[in-house]
Amino acid sequence: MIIDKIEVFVCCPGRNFVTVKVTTSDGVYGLGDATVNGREQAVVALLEEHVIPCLIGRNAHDIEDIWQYLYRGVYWRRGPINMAATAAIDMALWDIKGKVAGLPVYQLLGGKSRKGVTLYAHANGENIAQTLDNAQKHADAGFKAIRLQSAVPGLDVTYGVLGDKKDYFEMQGNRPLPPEEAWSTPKYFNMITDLFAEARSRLGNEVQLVHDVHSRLTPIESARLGKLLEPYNLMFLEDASMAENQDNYKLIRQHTTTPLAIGETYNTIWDCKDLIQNQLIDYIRVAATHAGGITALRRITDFASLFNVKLAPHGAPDLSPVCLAAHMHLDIWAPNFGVQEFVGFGNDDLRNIFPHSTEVVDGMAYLSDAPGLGVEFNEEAAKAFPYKRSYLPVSRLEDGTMWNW
Ligand code: EZ4
Ligand code: CO
Repeated sequence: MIIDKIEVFVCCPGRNFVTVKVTTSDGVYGLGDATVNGREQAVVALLEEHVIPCLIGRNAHDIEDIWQYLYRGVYWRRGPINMAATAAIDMALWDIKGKVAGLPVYQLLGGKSRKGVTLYAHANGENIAQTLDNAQKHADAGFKAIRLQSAVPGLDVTYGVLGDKKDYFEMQGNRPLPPEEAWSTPKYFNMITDLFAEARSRLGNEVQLVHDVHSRLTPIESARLGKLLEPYNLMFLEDASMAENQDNYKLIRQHTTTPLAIGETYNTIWDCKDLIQNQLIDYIRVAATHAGGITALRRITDFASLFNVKLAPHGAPDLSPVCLAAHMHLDIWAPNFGVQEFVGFGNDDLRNIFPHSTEVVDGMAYLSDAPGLGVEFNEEAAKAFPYKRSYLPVSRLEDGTMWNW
């Protein structure tokens, strides 16, 4: 099982995806996701120039050693670009091991801890009524957990709530530069409790509700929000505040029993260590692509299990179906799994490029017995959707101050 060839593909069926394909001397191949939104080509360059040459000729079965080699062996540890390259190789090697064993990856992790993976869907809207109409559709389709986001009245665009507006790329006149949007905490507070009060009266008490603040609040504002939302019994409040200073969450935790979740931008176990071991969060939202692959997420998940923190992986549309598959295998295994973010399997082009065998019924995902990760990559189909430079928006206060503290 010698690593013979490693290829990197970038395609853009709506979003850019960086896909890694590792092929062994036996002709078995595995796939990994190395997508870092807005920095896609940086990962490609790192892989092609510095990572791939070190791996050719190694034994594809040595997943742990290769992970440690890529983590400890470099002078410049950690960081999103570095860890995404490591993650993609790691996923591909797990995919290969599963294919050689004839087993899905979750079997290699220890088998299933549950029948299916509980998903949370996204309900967004230009106003509260529209958000709740969308939430009702998800509830009717059987989703047991729903994330609610609504545009903030008085702000032009609210992050994650584009509604009928065009996508960010079109909104900036197809200019491949980061768009900018305004944020106002007072305006947000004028809307947010109404959203959840109306949600409970329309959707009832059974459905689990989630909200993502996208780190737009300071710690004390987050504490206030958590308190205000307590009557509506959220499953969790995500990314209430930035936490480079992990003590921020100590402050929030002192004031509210609303469960807290964070982690989609974290790159290693060290980024979440204090939050987990001090029990300052309830869900850890790391992504396999951004935190070092299946090997790293398994380690974070086991560590979190000691402190009653549950795994709730990121599931945004800029993670490829290969990453989503890696998450589903971890989710179905993890004794301390919470919930999986899920925005669907994408448009026809995306599903044609990455065919898979996972089924979603009543808001639950069911994995097939396909060996490895159970996702394919159609190289020919991908060629029709070349890389397109695009970025997520930059957030400023209305007076122009750069935001997200
Ligand atoms: O900010 O898609 O939880 N999901 C999210 C998403 C992400 C973007 C970038 O990955 O926060 O809206
Ligand atoms: Co998020």
